[in-house]
Amino acid sequence: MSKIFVDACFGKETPYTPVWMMRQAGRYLPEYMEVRKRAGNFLNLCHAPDMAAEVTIQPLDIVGVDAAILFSDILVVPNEMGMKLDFIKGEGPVFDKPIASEEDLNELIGGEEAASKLTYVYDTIKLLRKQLDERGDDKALIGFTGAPWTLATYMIEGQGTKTYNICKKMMYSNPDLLHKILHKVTEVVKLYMEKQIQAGIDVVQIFDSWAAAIEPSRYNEFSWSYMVEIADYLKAKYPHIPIIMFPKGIPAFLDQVYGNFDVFGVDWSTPMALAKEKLGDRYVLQGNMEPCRLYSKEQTTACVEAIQNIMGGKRHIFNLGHGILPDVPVENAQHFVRECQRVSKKA
Ligand code: 1CP
Repeated sequence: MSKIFVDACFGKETPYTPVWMMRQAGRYLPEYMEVRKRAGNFLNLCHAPDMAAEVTIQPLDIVGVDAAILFSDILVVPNEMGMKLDFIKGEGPVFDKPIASEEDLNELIGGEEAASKLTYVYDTIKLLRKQLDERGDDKALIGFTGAPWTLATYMIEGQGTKTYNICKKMMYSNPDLLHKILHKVTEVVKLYMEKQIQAGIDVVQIFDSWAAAIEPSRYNEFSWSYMVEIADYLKAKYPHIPIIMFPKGIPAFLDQVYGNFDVFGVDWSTPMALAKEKLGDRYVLQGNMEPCRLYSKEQTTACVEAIQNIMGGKRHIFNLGHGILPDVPVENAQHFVRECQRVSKKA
């Protein structure tokens, strides 16, 4: 039996439009905070399959979403390539030795060797596969990776950044080194996603959270082409696994979007009607409520209805246009999910 969520990714008719939320397993849920406390810190939680599986499933039961997203983080990949990672309270992720030269890059582990070190991710997926199958409730499991560009921003800057000046300096003054970094990360990510599929995920999402940092005329060269390379690799071997591409904040690039994938994730700054006009015939669209609308139930309902009016329940998956924030009341998230299911339910 195929899952509603997987059918929707392939553009098939479903009884209603499925919904999930980016960052749905996280700090707005008291139940998540309780497990995180037990784990001690965030990385311990990613490394413990039983606890990671527990928080992955929480939003299915508490919020009622139609798909679970594996609990992990995009930065476990550079971490296992050999970059020491810390999550510092109030500051976020920090790598102690950012990549500044080809020698730094050459010190990192690549390919199969790096991908095989992420066993705790594959173990979490195997456990989730078993738990989800035992529930028998048709919920899909989404695996994910960061896009090579988004990963490279952390590997080069050493942390989150508002200006991206160190990676952009490299982009314009030493593009060969940036391409070498992107290539090495891409080779690991291909195998990482392949192993996630072999461990039991139903769907792949590639997060390019920092797509908007690149000017539109360079976006394909430094990011999109690498994402397409990963999609091509996976599609050639696993055509039954849908691929969702989520490049955040690139409305000016919509005319140039190409590639062998199934779902285009629309961020909240891109009008859904524009995305439908440019891409709706070729790709299923996911999104795109502005996550801060979740602070108001009325604003949530109005937005869900507006999106439904544009998409008409066809070739669409409901989601936020980026991650849910930690101070959103749980009941408002539940309201969002109920409203998506209400407005799209077919008689
Ligand atoms: O518990 C905590 O306080 C740690 C906060 C946290 C969480 C809950 C981090 C640190 N990562 C995560 C989990 C996570 N990260 C998930 C699984 C949960 C889910 O979606 O339900 C996923 C898919 C991610 C992916 C991720 N990590 C992205 C891409 C998605 C996005 O929101 O754009 C990015 C950019 C990261 C980096 C990262 N990890 C954590 C933080 C605080 C950040 C962002 C730092 C920054 O702004 O630069």
